[in-house]
Amino acid sequence: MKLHWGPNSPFVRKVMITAHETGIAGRITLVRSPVAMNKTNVHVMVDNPLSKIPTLVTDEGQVFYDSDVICEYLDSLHTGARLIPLAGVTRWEVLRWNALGSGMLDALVLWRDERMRPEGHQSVETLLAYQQKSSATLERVENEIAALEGLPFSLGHIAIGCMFGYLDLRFADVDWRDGRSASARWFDTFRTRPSAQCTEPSVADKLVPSDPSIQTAAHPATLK
Ligand SMILES: N[C@@H](CCC(=O)N[C@@H](CS)C(=O)NCC(=O)O)C(=O)O
Repeated sequence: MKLHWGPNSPFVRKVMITAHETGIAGRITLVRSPVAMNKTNVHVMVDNPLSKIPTLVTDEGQVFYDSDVICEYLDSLHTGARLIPLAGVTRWEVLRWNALGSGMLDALVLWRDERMRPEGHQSVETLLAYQQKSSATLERVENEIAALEGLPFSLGHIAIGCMFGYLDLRFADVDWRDGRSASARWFDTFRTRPSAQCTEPSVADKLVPSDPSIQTAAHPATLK
């Protein structure tokens, strides 16, 4: 299988943690595929017209996006405990946690984009809205993290873990741990998982040759 991949994308990280947890990572060839909201990557667009990562191409030539679809596909390929339960109350809890973590990631990516606009081009209203949505989400997670802890490890845990990881990567100036000790403790434990450690952006960045340009040829590499 081929994965359009990048070391810093939290959505790619969701997929890679899922791949490691399900024992499938060794079957995936990583193709470093730089993308940006205001640019196109022609190599990604051959497989995904949205020019987004993660995008997975199976050995049979099927193409899957976005991260939720890829994670569900990978979860269907192994015989261990499901990361997305097929039925029951837990299934809906897991899907909700995933929606909360992934939804927050969507907001954070847009918030970061707004913050990176030149001074004078940023919308104060938009920045405030993202700040409020993010704070409210973090408060909700803090209040409910004990319930997440009570569930078997799942895609919900992965999405919330990637959310905290992305905050550390791109919002280091926002002290999300302040007043949220339960979340901070939970994340400290999450980070010790081998699947989380080998997908840390600083570790993942060393996996394939660096290629910062947008429209250059892809570089295949396999994550061992
Ligand atoms: N909902 C998508 C989001 C994927 C996404 O936004 N990926 C970013 C990289 S972190 C991307 O491809 N950005 C390029 C673009 O927006 O054109 C998923 O879950 O996979």
